[in-house]
Amino acid sequence: MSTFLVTGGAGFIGSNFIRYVLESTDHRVIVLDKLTYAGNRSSLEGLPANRMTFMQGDIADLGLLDELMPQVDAVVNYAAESHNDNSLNDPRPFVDTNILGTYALIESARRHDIRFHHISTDEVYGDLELDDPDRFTETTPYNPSSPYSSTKAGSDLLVRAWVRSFGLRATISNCSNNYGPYQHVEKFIPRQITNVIDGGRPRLYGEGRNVRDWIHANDHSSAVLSILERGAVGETYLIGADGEQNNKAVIETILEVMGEPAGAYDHVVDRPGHDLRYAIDSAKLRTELGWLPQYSDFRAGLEDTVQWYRDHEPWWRPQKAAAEAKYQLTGQ
Ligand code: NAD
Ligand code: TDX
Repeated sequence: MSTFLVTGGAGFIGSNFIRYVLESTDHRVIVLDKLTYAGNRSSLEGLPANRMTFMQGDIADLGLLDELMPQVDAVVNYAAESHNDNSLNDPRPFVDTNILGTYALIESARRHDIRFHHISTDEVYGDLELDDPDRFTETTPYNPSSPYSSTKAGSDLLVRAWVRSFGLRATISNCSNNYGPYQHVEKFIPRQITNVIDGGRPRLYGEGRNVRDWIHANDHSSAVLSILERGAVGETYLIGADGEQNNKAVIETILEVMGEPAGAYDHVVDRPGHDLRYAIDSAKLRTELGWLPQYSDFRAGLEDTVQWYRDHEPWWRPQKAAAEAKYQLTGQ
């Protein structure tokens, strides 16, 4: 039995990971989360209080980290500013949390010699052409496009340097686009689902040819747990479930699942610098650690996700108006 410090545990993927760990293992969790606009304490409701402790705080607070480290066996760092569109409007919090926050975490982890796992994104590799036969692998050169992805790339490089220079016992995973319950309504899939629930229409950036490689959040969680249990220190693992779809097709599936006509969506202003395609080759994770995704049917996963948002309106309603007000400023 281990105790994990899970940073960003009140966010989308962190809260799914905590639920997954508490249900499938006997590990304990300490959550450290700043509760920014993206954090939601209620995403952790109903979890066993004797195995989970919640602490509100900033990952950049080294004094607080030095108090927490002796209480844990490993750190799993999900905390980040995570939304590309926000990073285009105001990059500063991305530098503060993604770069300086990761710096504080790895400094504290090395002082206390604590195992560290860093959660990152496939966006650090830039984008691919639609017809490129190659997908991202662990050796693809970094080439990030946005303030969000460049700060994530910076955080990955800091972790790699702390492994090499200081012997930090760290691993990194770079995952593709997640979907599932508890995702903030600013993000693509929940935004469209909740627009339709509200009697509005989905909003497609540009022509919608951009491809994302979708993975269910539970598959991301099982992969991270595999890396914590069996991953080799110093290694990077790419996480993906062969789920490539273009944005237009995703909106059309959402409309179909929700009983709306196929063309009932609007084209809106494209995202500046919009990455065209992400695609992950997760062969290393599958062959070396024996990981396999469980959610191979994207449409079935979307149906469950639509139903979750229908059933959990009190969870997302308080954020909806503010998220849409931000989009109004850019015509999106
Ligand atoms: P999210 O925005 O839903 O959650 C982020 C959480 O971090 C929130 O609870 C927020 O309150 C917390 N946080 C932010 N700044 C903090 C700080 N300074 N100190 C402590 N807590 C802070 O994000 P998400 O989509 O769950 O992403 C989690 C991680 O996974 C991020 O590192 C992201 O880069 C990575 N990732 C996300 C995806 C995806 O599809 N969403 C894919 C690959 C990787
Ligand atoms: O309303 C929308 N319409 C639209 O067409 C929104 C919000 C998005 N989009 C497009 C932009 C992207 O091509 O949909 C795609 C997905 O958009 P996001 O949900 O903003 O995700 P993305 O920018 O791909 O980044 C996500 O995956 C990688 C996460 O937000 C990151 O945290 C993660 O690293």
